[in-house]
Amino acid sequence: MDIKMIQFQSHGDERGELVALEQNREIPFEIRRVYYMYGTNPSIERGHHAHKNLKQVLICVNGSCKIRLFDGYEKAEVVLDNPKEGLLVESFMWREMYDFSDQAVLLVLASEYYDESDYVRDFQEYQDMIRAMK
Ligand code: T46
Repeated sequence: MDIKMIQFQSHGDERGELVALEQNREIPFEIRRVYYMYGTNPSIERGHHAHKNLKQVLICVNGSCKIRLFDGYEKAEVVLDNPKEGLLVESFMWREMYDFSDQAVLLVLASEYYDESDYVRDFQEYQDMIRAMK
């Protein structure tokens, strides 16, 4: 599976690091929503769904976590532990987030406003949709 990691420039100096992200530049879409998760219990998994339309870039800005992706045919696993890189998750990708470290903060830049009707939360329904798209 083609994993799309985006490398960000960090403007570091003697004071520390700064990463700036702009829509349609570092982030390959218009950013309509930003959310982040923190205080995540390391023994739980989040996600377990796909989106019909939404595109997102996931950045672990502190600590680390793992992302399991499935495109309907192939699986991949990505470790996010670097605030200078983001994982592009396209629509119709099944995603699961797990193994959150202590103090992990997962920042998400999203292409659309929150819309529950965009979620596919049933795995069988997801697989049926992927097969139908072939
Ligand atoms: C995704 C992965 C990476 C809102 O009210 N607005 C929002 O924008 C979001 C994202 C969530 N919520 C509410 C809905 C639930 O009551 O926050 C609660 C937790 O959301 P959810 O269970 O969907 O969280 P995750 O971590 O399973 O999934 C989230 C995103 O929902 C999803 O789009 O791709 O992170």
